[in-house]
Amino acid sequence: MTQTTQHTPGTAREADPFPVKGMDAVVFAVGNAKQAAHYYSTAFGMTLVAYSGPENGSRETASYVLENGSARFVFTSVIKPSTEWGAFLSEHVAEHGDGVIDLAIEVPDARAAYAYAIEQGAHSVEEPHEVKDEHGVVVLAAIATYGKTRHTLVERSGYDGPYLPGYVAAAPIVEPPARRTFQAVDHCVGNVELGRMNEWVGFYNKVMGFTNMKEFVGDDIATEYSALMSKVVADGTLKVKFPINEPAIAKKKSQIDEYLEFYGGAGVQHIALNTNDIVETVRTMKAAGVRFLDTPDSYYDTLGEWVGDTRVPIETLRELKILADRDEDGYLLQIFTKPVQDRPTVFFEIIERHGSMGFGKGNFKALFEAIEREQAKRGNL
Ligand code: TYF
Ligand code: FE
Repeated sequence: MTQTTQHTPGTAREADPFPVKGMDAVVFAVGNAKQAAHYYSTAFGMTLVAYSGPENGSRETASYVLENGSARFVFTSVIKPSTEWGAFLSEHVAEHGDGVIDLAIEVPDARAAYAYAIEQGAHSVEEPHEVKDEHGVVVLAAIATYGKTRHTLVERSGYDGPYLPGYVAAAPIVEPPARRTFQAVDHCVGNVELGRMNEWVGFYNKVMGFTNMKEFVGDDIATEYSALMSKVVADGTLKVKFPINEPAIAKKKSQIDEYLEFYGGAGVQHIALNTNDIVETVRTMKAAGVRFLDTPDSYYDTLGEWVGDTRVPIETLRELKILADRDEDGYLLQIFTKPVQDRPTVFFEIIERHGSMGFGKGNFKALFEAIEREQAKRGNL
């Protein structure tokens, strides 16, 4: 793997032009938000905390807010489109299927963040504005990123309601699992069109001041087995990490091309979720019906030789098909779900980090082969 090191986490040498507090929410437009809220409660172990719909004055859309630690997902469906927003949502679902429309970022100052982004060339989606209710005031602004995805910039320090004005607190759908399945969003990955990865990396460099992390898939690896290229940008504190993939021309049809074809363009490919106990999380989610990618036994026959000791015995990793990788900073354990809708588009990753801030480059071959086996089953290889 080729390396570049430009990343200096947590430096205070210069004031950060685009400070971020972390991911605020991952917002999905879906065909049936009521059922999505159920799936992410019962299968992913998340907890419904807030709702907006006809019962509390939103006649056009229904939205369910689910949390797990600091990870927050919002699922929105159109009930009856009557504004531009309703039309956007229904067209989005018709064209792309269930997918992510917003990677919302919490910022200390939404007006300042927006002004900086626009000055650096970002396209505006929503000018800064205040929304308020009895819980206080939130400042929102939004800029466009790849495909039809946006980044809403959320300033919520003046607010103590359950999510945003317009939402009411909601009771959990089911009792959450005894052990929390995950507690934060680790990274959010975008798939972009052939030849456009560097453009989008440059966008994050310029507009958000994000810097490139050292791990990337270059064209040497791409043509050999991955059929994709990938680079990762992150804020200076590494709280917000955005890998960007593009297809590569290789012997086989790229998994990124499959995504682009079925999603209908660029968009969010996977969301990675942090856990402290991947074994318990995978057992719980599997028992609840979540399907994960398979890994051949041969992977585990040699794993111990290069990954060394991990918290979890190799035999348990083998049983659950969990992947492991080590770098100079430590190790990580990770596993990937199969796509969570009928289109071969969005999926999730569960990741347990022990020092390593990488993305599992030692697993790229095993992982991409597993994805290709699924692609072949769908007749898309
Ligand atoms: O986020 C990452 O970079 C890892 C590896 O299509 C990865 O999760 C990269 C590309 C891809 C699937 C996983
Ligand atoms: Fe990932």
